[in-house]
Amino acid sequence: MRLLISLMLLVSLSFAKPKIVVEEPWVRAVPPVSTMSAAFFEIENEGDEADTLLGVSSPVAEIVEMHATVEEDGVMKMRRMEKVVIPAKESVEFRPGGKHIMLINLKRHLRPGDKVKLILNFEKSGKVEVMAPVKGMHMDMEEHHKGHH
Ligand SMILES: [Cu+2]
Repeated sequence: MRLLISLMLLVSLSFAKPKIVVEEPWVRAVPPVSTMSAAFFEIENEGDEADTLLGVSSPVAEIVEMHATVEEDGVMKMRRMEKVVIPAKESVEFRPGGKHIMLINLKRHLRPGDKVKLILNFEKSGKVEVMAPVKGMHMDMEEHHKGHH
């Protein structure tokens, strides 16, 4: 009987896993002189086990870092994060003014309407690729207005 119970436990444990969905990815359009930009998205974990985002890479940037925005003495500063835990049945948002993906040393100019490949590397789910459209602040406003009328 004890063997049966431990077998059942083993089976149920092996079925517990994260299910990662990356939603609404986008990259901020920047002037041609700029060597940096930022990427944003929402990571949903529909699974019943937590997963950890270990890093992000992209063919358009030499260096890609995960940043958090923190307030220190009334000044907003960016701090590098080594990893970001995505708890089971929860989602974590990367958005302007919060957590974000920093694209450093851009290899090409990012114009509105371009698509940028982002490769998210998770501890358990492995590599997840998304295509993120490049959007300017102006376009955000237009979309915002569209949603209200
Ligand atoms: Cu940053």
